Amino acid sequence: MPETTDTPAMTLTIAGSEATGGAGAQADLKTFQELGTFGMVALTCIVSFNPKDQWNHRFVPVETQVIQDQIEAIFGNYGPEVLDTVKLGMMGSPATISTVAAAIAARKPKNLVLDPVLICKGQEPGHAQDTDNALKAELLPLASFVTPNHFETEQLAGMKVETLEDLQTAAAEIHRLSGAAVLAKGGVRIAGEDAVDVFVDADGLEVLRAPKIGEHAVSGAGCSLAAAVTAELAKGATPREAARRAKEFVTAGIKQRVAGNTPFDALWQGGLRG
Ligand code: PXL
Repeated sequence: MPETTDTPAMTLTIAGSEATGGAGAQADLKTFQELGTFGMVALTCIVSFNPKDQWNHRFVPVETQVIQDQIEAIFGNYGPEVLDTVKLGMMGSPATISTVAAAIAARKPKNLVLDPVLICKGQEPGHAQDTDNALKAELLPLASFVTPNHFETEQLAGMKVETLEDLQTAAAEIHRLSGAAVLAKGGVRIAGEDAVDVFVDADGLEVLRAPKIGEHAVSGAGCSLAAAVTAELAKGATPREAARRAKEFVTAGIKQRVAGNTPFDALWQGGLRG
């Protein structure tokens, strides 16, 4: 590889495809590019919304061998000393979680950002419970940074989250359980003027705020937030700086969201271009 001083930082997402480009690996890759990093994807599953069935998710897992092959190709090309920052998005099944956990444990990237994607419409709740347990047992212990949404925060902390105080308590609990930096996303789901997220690491807790833009969650906000954290960490930011910059990136993207026929809008990753 030619050595130049402007070689970009490398970023990998291990995530699912969401075909309409709002969420998933597409959102991650666009975010990686927008923030000046060299993005890569190992695909775990393919989600296709169904316009004939209330936009429910159709879900197809990628074979575990094929997931391993993609990760082998990527780390064969760039060793862990070059590619030291990895994001994990939607896994979708316990088998995928075990495959990815083994592949990551063998490579030990310096930064592992876990977006603990749990709910996907169209999946059986029983299946989601298995996925939740596998995430907690196998991936959470490997993570250096975790970005749960409101529901995932409740699941991981084992408590109800209704107020900002609850979100702070739950985020601190997830930090205690995992040792990872935590960015717990309240977004529009906590009452009040602001979309609030809570960051916690060993140096303490910080509430990140931005005025709410509408009252509806936007597709891709969670994926893009975690991907922006990943890109900033790859470029050398501290977890706290990465969280602050990621919040700015997502706020700008929500301001410039795009609307189609789905009942939710999609974040545009180009929001900070101005
Ligand atoms: O936003 C969570 C998410 C992550 N990954 C994939 C998705 C979704 C939601 O639609 O489809 C692939």
